[in-house]
Amino acid sequence: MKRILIVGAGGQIGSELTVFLRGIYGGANVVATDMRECRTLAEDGPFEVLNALDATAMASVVARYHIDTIFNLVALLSAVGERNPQMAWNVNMGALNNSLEVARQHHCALFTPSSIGAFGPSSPKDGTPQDTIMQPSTIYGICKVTGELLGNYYHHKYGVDTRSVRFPGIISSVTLPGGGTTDYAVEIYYEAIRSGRFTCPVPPDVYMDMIYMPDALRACVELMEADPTKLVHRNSFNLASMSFTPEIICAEIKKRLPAFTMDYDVDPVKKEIAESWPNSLDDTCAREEWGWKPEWDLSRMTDDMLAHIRTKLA
Ligand code: AKB
Repeated sequence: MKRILIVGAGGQIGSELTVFLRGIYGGANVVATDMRECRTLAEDGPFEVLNALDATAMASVVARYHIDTIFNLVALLSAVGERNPQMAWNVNMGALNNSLEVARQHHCALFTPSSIGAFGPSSPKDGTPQDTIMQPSTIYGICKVTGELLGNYYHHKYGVDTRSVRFPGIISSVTLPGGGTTDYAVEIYYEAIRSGRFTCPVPPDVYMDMIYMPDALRACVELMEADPTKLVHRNSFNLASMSFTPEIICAEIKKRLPAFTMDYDVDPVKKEIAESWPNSLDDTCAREEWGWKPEWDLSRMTDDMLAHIRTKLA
């Protein structure tokens, strides 16, 4: 049975991944950590307050709980990163660097997510290949590309079992994202139920890849359980599920809530970022090397999101 440490467990992915992993590996085998106390994460398994920038503290938790697998989920996202690039670099790279070093010293496997944000304006837009030009124009993307290279380096130089996926925007009804460019695709569902109208910060016709949280969680587990001899890529795998524009998601919601309306107040930073990212990724390598296959599409996800949020806000 794996002994797992989650760093940054209080965030959008971590709060759900902790529950998901505890369901598979048992509560006692999944240690959740975050900068702040997190009462819900402490309910069904061990929880420790941990600053991911403190490598000694991280190593001590790893040793104390006999950890063999680390999930490093610490990140300042794309839009917020542009407001404070130095902080984004320090936090994103500091947490990753410490995770890599602790994984090396304590012989742990390491999962750390990359993102569609690792691509930039010079990457091919449609069916963006696994191996292609990666010159992102955001500090978030620069951290992601650097992180991918470092993961690959630690694998080849030190034999660390590093694995990663390039996540699309993650959509979930449980925890709200914060500071990302794809956040609109979560907020729109909340506003559809709450007020019946939404003001979108991203232009109507910009495509971005998205994924529903259940598929994102399954991807983490399937990749970490994959046969290492089959994994050719140790930087990060393109992961695709669905790709849509604000107009398309709006139309999907209107099919269920005909009175729903959307207008635009485009945020120039988010516009520039969104337009610099791919329209859709080619995830052939993930499918071939570890059997990735998404289960959710926009229509099914919309039914599920609206049902969950309706219950939550009732
Ligand atoms: C963001 O929008 O910054 C993130 C991402 C796609 O990595 N959701």
